Amino acid sequence: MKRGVKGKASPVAVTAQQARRHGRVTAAHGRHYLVEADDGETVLCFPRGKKSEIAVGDEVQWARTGDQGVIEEILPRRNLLYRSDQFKSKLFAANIDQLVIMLATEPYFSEDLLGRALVAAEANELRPLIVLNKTDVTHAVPAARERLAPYRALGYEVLELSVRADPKAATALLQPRLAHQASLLLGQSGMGKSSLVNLLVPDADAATREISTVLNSGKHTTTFTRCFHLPEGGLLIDSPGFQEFGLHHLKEGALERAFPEFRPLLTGCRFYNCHHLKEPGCAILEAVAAGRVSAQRHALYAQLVHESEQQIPY
Ligand SMILES: Nc1nc2c(ncn2[C@@H]2O[C@H](COP(=O)(O)OP(=O)(O)O)[C@@H](O)[C@H]2O)c(=O)[nH]1
Ligand SMILES: [Mg+2]
Ligand SMILES: [Zn+2]
Repeated sequence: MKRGVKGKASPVAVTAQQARRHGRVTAAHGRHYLVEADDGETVLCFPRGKKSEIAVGDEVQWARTGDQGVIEEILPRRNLLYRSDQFKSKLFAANIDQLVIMLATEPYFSEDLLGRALVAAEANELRPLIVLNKTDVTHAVPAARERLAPYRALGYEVLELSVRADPKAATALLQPRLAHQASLLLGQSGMGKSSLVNLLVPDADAATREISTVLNSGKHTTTFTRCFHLPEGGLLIDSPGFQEFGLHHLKEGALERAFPEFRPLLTGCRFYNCHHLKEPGCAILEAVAAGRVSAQRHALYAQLVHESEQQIPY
């Protein structure tokens, strides 16, 4: 691969090769990135070239140019979580171990988004952890529990806690599961993600203000993804809330395997290339009819297959 300083002569005439250092992307906002070098120093960086496909969690080679830096290369990723519709994709994070899906007793959480987050986790072979926050809102607990029971039955771990009313218990539940892992925190806004980050990362607020200042040059936006070090080791990545969770990039083969309850049935379909949508002799449709697979989960599968078939019109 040919690299180096191309085009206009740069006033900082170092060769990229000489100055290249290893680091990790800890925050992203537009084409602005914060890169934490191995020695702990954090530098505002820009990607070389026009394309920015860099995610928080990415390991990079970067080079200093004055007060700032240039990201020269993205090192190979273990995984990359992103959402996409038919036109564009938006990166969540790279190189993560665990997906923490934050829900709350109120406001009402979207099961569609929960289902999509679980599919994204499965497709990347990530352990999902479902957190139900705000158990202090006791009148809303039974309904939320009932909505989550089918997910527990599928084998997903659901932790119930209240960041605000019982922070000690919340910490005790989460700390051992987050320690020494890179966890991505996902959830709709209002679920308590920021509250959780502030609980687990003592200087999170100050760090966020600082990051915000550097990334936005003082503008008051906090809509960026950022990565915090947990005091006991490990990384916690907080992302802004979102309304849509498109998974257009997942094709049918990946989708059918992202539903754990489908997996043992997949060899039972009459046709080897069964789409599990309306084919005769489909083991999954039979299981839905018999109530062994949830109709709602199957509807999510059908919707995701439909979305992934949408082509960009040229
Ligand atoms: N009742 C209750 N409210 C909470 C709890 N945790 C967070 N909140 C509140 O829920 C609102 C949204 O929290 P925030 O952390 O900003 O959620 P985010 O949008 O997911 O980052 C805030 O008013 C919090 O104070 C909790 O355990 N119980
Ligand atoms: Mg927040
Ligand atoms: Zn089938």
